[in-house]
Amino acid sequence: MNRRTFISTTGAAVAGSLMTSQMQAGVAAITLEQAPLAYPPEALEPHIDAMTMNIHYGKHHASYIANLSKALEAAKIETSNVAELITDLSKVPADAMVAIRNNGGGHVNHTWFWQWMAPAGSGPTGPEGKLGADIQSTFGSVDDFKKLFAEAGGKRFGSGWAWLIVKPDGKLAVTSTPNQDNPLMKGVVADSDLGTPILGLDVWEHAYYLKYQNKRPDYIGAWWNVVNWDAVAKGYTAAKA
Ligand code: MN3
Repeated sequence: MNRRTFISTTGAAVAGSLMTSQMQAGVAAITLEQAPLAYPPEALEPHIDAMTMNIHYGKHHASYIANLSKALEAAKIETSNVAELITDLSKVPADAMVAIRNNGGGHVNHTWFWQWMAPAGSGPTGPEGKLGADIQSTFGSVDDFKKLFAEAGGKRFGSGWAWLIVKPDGKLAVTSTPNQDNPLMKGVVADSDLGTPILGLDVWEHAYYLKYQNKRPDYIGAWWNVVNWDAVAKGYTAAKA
């Protein structure tokens, strides 16, 4: 599947997803299948190395799906949309909650993460159009946004994610969550940090350690080269619709 096909498929999924709340606006359904990468694992070199991609996609992400499937089976939960399931974990049985939170978040976050990256030079090098204008008016400039986002990822102690979200009032915000939590998770994430993620960065060591070791800021700096701004813009449009 080439990148164009991949993005239009994602768009169709957005249109066909079940919108259950304002929070879910623009969030495509995510099943228990692992979607194929839209690019070869070496395509993000030198910024993200092929071995990291192979282990991250093939082992870490795959494990979240396997463990989520087990947890759902044990709890007798059937879902065709994990992204929706994790928005309200108060609805899942208490003894399954931790496993579904961690592995459901892990599956959803990584499904998005692969889509938010693309080979360097294959698309816009920064936010354009309405997204670019709104990032500038919200954060002062694109560089100010990047600085804030990099700080959110850099300061996250231990493992977690940095996010660019569209809040329920339509405004852009930068936030961060620990572990595999994400901004869709009501009751888990502070209400002020809830929103629709349109860009996120994995700052778990498994995302960068082979190439960058302890130098997380270097990983974050290099990662901007492989951000798929077309996909971010599409997500922004969907979240605002
Ligand atoms: Mn990861």
